[in-house]
Amino acid sequence: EEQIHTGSGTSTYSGTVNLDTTKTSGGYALQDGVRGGHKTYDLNQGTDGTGNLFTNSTDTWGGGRQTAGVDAHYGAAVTWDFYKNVLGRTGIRNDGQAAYSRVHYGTGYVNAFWDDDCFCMTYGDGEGDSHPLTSLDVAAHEMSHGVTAATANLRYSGESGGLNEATSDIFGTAAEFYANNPADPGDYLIGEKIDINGDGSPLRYMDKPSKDGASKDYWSSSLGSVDVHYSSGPANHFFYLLSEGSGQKTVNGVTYNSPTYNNVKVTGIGRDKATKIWYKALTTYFTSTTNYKAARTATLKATADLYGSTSAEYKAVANAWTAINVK
Ligand code: ASN
Ligand code: ZN
Ligand code: CA
Repeated sequence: EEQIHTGSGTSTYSGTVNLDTTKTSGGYALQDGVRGGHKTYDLNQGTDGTGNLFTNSTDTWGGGRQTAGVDAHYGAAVTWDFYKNVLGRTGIRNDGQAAYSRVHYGTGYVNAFWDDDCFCMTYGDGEGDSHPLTSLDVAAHEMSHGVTAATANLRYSGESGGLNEATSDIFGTAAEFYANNPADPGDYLIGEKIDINGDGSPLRYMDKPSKDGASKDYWSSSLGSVDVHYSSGPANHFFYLLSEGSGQKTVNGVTYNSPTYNNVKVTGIGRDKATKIWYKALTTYFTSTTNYKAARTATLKATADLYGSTSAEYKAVANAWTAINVK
């Protein structure tokens, strides 16, 4: 008889975490009993199929090949709980169905990706197989691509592609704050744990996206020809400004200095409201071809629905868009 169990695991990036597992006849498996049955597999450096479901004789996980599996299983659980408890969404497709995760994909593979066809999440082990791409913000970023595909289905090129990428950074960040894990505190940086540049710097910065050397801080008419991971910058910046406001601010020990365009000052409304506004816009008003101008209109409609069109929140959304030059 299989039973739901709560074990614990030592992760790569998130310290010691609780893991929901399943007790089997021979021991335990990384199969979540309470979130649609999400399973986590070891691909053993392969690049297809599912490899092997992680199993263990006890319910204490981590060490060797298991460690990346601990991160992935934890990341899937936190992402599920974030969507369920903050946004009222049950699973990536809001149907209660779990995805599954695969770790140790390929050799020296420096990426992680969501695949809508297998409805599954995959993680490489990074440069030299020494930095798995399994941090929580990356996990939630990737699984949020599944949420976008199931809702607005923003086309992955041009301005809509930038908004697709930003949606994943926004919910990846919101999930990281939601986790409230002292080993991986919430921040407005993407991939700060995985050392993808080899110098300790994060992959992206939401407060001032241009700090990565390529992302755009503001909208301009040429944005549609920029790679989607850089044209996401203005929308990430919008989310930061809407949450925290312009100027200097320290959150969880990290100091941000967020600039604005058009001489606009923005008073932040807090991350929780900003998250709910973006989600309502994504699931109600965005379409596959939404561009930045349409995103302004859509988020204003969402804000009017949630807080009213004469609210402080409505004014803040308008100001935050103007501050990234979407007028
Ligand atoms: N890790 C990448 C991303 O989520 C995979 C891709 O190119 N879509 O953006
Ligand atoms: Zn992405
Ligand atoms: Ca982060």
